[in-house]
Amino acid sequence: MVKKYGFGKEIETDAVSEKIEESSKSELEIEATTDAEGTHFTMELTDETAVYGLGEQMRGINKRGWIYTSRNMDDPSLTESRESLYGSHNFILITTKERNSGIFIDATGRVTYDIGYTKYDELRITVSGGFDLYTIEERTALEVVREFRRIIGKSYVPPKWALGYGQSRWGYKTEADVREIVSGFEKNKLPLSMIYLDIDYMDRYKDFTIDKNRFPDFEGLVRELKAKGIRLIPIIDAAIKIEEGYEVYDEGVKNNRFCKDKEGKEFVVGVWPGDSVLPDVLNKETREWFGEKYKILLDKGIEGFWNDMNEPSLFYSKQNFVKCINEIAEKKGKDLQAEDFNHINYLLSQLANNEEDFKSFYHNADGKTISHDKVHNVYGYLLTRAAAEYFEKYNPNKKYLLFSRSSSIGMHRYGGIWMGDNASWWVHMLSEFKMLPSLNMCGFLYVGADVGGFDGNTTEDLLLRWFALNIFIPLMRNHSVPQSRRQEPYMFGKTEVFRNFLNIRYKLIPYIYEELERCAESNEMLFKPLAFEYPDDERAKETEDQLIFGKEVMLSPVFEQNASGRYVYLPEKMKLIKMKSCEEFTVTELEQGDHYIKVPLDTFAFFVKENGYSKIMDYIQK
Ligand code: MIG
Repeated sequence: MVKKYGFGKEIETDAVSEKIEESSKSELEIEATTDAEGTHFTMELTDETAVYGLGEQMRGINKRGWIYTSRNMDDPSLTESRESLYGSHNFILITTKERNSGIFIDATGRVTYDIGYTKYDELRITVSGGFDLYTIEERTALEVVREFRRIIGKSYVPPKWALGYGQSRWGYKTEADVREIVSGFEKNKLPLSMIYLDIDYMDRYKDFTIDKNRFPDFEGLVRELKAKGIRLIPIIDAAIKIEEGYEVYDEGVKNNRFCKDKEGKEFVVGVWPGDSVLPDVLNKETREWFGEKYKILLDKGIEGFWNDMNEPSLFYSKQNFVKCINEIAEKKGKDLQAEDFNHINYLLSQLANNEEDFKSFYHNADGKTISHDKVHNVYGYLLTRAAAEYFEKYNPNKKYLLFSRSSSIGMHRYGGIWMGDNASWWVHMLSEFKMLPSLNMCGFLYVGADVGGFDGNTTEDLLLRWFALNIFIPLMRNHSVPQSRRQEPYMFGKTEVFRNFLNIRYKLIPYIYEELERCAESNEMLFKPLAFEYPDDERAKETEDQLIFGKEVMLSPVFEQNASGRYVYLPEKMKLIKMKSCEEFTVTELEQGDHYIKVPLDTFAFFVKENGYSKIMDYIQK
């Protein structure tokens, strides 16, 4: 059962698409108090309580024992000490033997979840600003999720081709670069469905432009690649370059489309294009205007996009940058000491994504003037929604690929997400895996992390294990930074193994897509923790490096370097399928309990439940 309680929300987020009447606060079972910090909800955690949810966050699937914050943030050090990442997903699920309860906080500002961090046996949620609170009580964890997903509306489903393999790298700059990738895949007989274009395709980082020198015949290239089954997927950043004569900027200024400072002038920020302004997507008309800009690329045959820097991520605000430079200039010619050095370092470190900046620019949220810090967490969602709503107008009969870095609940209806700037670390494979069920709970089904790791140098064994891990993950994109070692699948010795893994993926696409559509339609999770599927099994409850995919598959990837196998826990009798290729595989039946399985580097291993075996085999042997 769902109940809604009003706490004076700042704006309508449309996160919940179902109309729900407000209940009286006297019915609320959670202790609520209010002080200068905001509204607090406090609950006791017994030893057996587990807390799930929160979407894109580090650490475990069970979120107990840490403090998490909803504050969309671009910071590429994805470590255990982080409290927030790029998205804010304010849904948690609390399970005990007796009860399964969900809480959704429909807020646009900061929310903190202290889940046994300050006090081991206490959950304390603090919400700054206004919000709506939803509570959901159901018999099982899976039913709580289904009910929550029902009220937030149907999840985005991409076109089927978006389940193919995508090759990306920040550093493909020209038509020649793109052709080199295509021929690398062709020569090595590797399937390829998408090539991603990062910021260098644009004319000096101006959204919706193309650098004519680098891509003299963009439309021709798009057409030619599409004939081979390969789509070009350009990036769109949030900020718009200040440049007279640049249509998007000129129109935006003329029609008041950008965020303003307190005097009502455009608030100037710095991102890739240099001095820029931010589209005020809290405003419906601005969303319509910004969405329509995608037409420029849609008309050139583009069918998919990735939206970046939309937390929004700011290198600096003009006002702060100027202040900082002046302060540093004052030191000129003076006797400099360690404290000066530290102070300058500090000043520079405070430029990016500064909370004071977030307080000093404003939105026109459909008539209500509101400072950015109060609505920060929905900016990326609304920017992505602007695009999706335009695609619907542009061609209502077609599905487009769209995913975003920043997000909040509500955006799950409009696009997917990628998990941001991970690194070529083994532990980041595990992070991707653990975020899957948490994101699914919050409605995001089309998700995935940068395969091979974005930052740092990958190794062939890491990349192979990562390919194997992603065989069942809807978004399978290899992406990396310019200064890292190249990581296309033909850059190493074991090209044949990469080819086999990709061929297995392509065989499974119809199955994965069917499951994805089914889960979107019926509000289910594509990736489930064992705890949800086997709630009475104590071992299953604590198993976080295995997941149930759809109705019949169990995944148990290898997450460690130099391991030629791993332990798995089987909550019931299952068949182990070990595949070297679609033609060469073995099937072994294993009993409920613990097993050590050998998984050499050239092998993809997964489990199927008794009832799923023939179905899966049909797909593989088709
Ligand atoms: O400041 O466009 O997460 O995928 O390659 C970095 C360049 C901006 C961050 C994205 C990453 C992308 C990169 N972008």
